[in-house]
Amino acid sequence: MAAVPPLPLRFVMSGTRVDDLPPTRGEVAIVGRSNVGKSSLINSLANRKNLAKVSKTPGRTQLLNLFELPDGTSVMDLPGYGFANAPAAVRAKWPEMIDGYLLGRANLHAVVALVDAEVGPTKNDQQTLAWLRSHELDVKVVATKHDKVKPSKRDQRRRDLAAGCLLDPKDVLWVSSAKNVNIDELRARITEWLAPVADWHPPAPTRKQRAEARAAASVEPPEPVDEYDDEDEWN
Ligand SMILES: Nc1nc2c(ncn2[C@@H]2O[C@H](COP(=O)(O)OP(=O)(O)OP(=O)(O)O)[C@@H](O)[C@H]2O)c(=O)[nH]1
Ligand SMILES: [Mg+2]
Repeated sequence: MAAVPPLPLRFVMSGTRVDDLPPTRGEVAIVGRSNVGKSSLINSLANRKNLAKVSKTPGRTQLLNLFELPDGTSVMDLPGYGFANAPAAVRAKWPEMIDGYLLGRANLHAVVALVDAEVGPTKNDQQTLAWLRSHELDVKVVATKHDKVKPSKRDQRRRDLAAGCLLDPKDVLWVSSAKNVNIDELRARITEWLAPVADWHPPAPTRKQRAEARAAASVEPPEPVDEYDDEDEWN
């Protein structure tokens, strides 16, 4: 596709709780296993080297990192799940932080779930996809590190990876931050997922609130009380 200009992302802040984050007009979050390439992808989208912190050591990103675009929409870089080299005390807080964010963030338009093109999806990836889908999140699967898969193996990998994610191969975008593959396409798609922003309304109930409402609604209703036991009255 034609070149798409870099997304002019600006780092806003790092937080540990969704409530610490300022509201934005619409957000796309990047999730995935530690080391899958989330922060690298944010740098590629922005065409910046060190906007998000990248490292060979899994567990580099340890907080909710918010990046904003000039129109008030935003992209979230999350810590990775799975193996992480972060201190146990930090790691222990991650599920709460990430789940709390994903369920509690207002205006979360889409979740970009990254899967390693060479090895994915792992069991952990599959569990995450199932969890995200069960919470009605709009999940977009993107395969990273396309450059690491030998050209002769790509077709088969494409099919296997998509099947493992319960998707058709055409529904998985393959990218490489290292070799700038499909980064233009992802920029265009993210811009699309962040729209529309013009008719912004106050935050709707969060997924967590909706899940609680569903749980409350699924409680067995009490047996109806038959107040009219004398049928004759109705004849
Ligand atoms: N070959 C190749 N390596 C990549 C690519 N994208 C990222 N990497 C490498 O993968 C490693 C992890 O990248 P990060 O972007 O820090 O991964 P992350 O998902 O943010 O990791 P955490 O912050 O630990 O969750 C780094 O060594 C990157 O250089 C890619 O497209 N191709
Ligand atoms: Mg990272």
